[in-house]
Amino acid sequence: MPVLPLGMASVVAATQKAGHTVLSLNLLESSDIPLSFENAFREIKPHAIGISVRNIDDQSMENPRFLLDSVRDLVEDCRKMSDAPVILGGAGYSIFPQSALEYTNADYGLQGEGEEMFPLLLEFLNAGRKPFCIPGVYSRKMKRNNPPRYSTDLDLFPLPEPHVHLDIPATIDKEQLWLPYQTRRGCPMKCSYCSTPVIEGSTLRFHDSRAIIENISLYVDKGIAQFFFVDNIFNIPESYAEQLCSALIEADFTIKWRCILYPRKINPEMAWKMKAAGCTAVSMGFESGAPPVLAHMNKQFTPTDVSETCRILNDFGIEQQGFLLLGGPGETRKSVEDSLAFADTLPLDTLKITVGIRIYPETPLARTALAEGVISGGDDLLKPRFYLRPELAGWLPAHAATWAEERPHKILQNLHGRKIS
Ligand code: B12
Repeated sequence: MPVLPLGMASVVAATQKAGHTVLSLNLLESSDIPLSFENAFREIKPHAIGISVRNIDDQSMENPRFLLDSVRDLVEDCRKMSDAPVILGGAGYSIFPQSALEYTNADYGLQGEGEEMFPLLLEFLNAGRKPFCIPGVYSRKMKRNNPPRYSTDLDLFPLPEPHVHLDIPATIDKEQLWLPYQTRRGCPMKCSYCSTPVIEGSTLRFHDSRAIIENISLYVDKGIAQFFFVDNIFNIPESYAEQLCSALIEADFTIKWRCILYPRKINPEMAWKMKAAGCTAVSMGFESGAPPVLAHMNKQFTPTDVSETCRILNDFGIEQQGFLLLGGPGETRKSVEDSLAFADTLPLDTLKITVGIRIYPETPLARTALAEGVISGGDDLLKPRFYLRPELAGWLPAHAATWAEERPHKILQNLHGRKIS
């Protein structure tokens, strides 16, 4: 799925609203980065350069791709073209604010959401003031930092409008595009391996559903018909999900959308509303079919909840993409077999299996890994490290691959990075 830089678009919209002139470049789709750069610097002499770092790596244990070297090169290119300070931000950056800054040699970093703090940082820099009192700011020179602050009122931030967001590169097939769209931030669930709390915080915050409908209509007018709600969990809280679906039904758009669902709280009324509002597919990280493993992950659902959710979605013709995350704490050969057998019982359209869990800093998984000697105390985890129960390491990857090969119609991508279908 082609991914448009929604995070960057959000910061651009807020920075423009604060009165700055902004030129944005989507280097992900550029076929000639130096040329794109040269052209941009011919057009504008920047006072500051922000880089949105969405991914540090691809979370694949078998063939990990570490992506920060290209950011380091980019920072160096910026230095050649300009003496403006280089500032990093973004989901990936926010997980490793100090080490990613040091690795890439950028001047500053902003952990967490950028709409309020990036314009504030620009103000400080323009005035020649030291910005270290700004929440979430990091610099290579100063180790101490203020923790990030997450706005309690998302409606203070502009929703990116098509003119900011829709510079869709020619390399992207519009038919395949699912426009990333965010309606809420923060996740109150405490899954043991997840990095979201440092990116978005743990407190749920929402955009007013009327503002969303108004904004979506601008995209619909531009011919965008497919949306991906990137909210961590679409159905939490259910009251907001329902309100949003009602507003979409009332707006009567001819759109399709997909979202990320927590397999706990879905009921037939909700599924009906989602379908009527345009939902055609959901992604569902049920991760395991074994209760002890789910307990280690701190999941608040049972395999029965997952089966029920899948059945109800299936009844309403909503496609389902399931995810299994195998090899974590508490996993045994039996729990793996149980999970695979469980996946076979579900009416999933596709399944993605991941073996080995990427370890993120300050998570319960990192603490378990440290206690078990999987990682060392000084490891900043920037270079991908994975948790895979040692007694399963010689068996699980091959076993899961064989299982996947027997079900090519269902498997999106197996653990060896080979595309099966
Ligand atoms: C939705 C999602 C997806 C969807 C995207 C659908 C779509 N059409 O866009 C799908 C499922 C396709 C996907 C795929 C992948 N994803 Co993903 N995804 C997410 C998720 C849940 C939300 C991302 C999002 O859009 N957020 C909304 C925007 C508005 O927020 P934002 O980007 O963070 O931007 C804000 C701030 O970061 C900041 N900011 C952003 N840029 C800048 C720049 C500056 C200068 C400043 C100051 C601030 C700033 O301000 C913004 C506004 O507040 C995040 C987890 C999370 N909670 O963030 C993972 C996440 C980003 N994904 C991740 C990964 C690894 C991947 C994949 C590599 C997985 C894989 N192996 O396939 C692919 C890569 C896809 C790609 N080409 O980039 C990881 C990245 C961590 C890492 N190790 O690098 C995350 C963090 C999840 C995790 N494990 O913790 N993903």
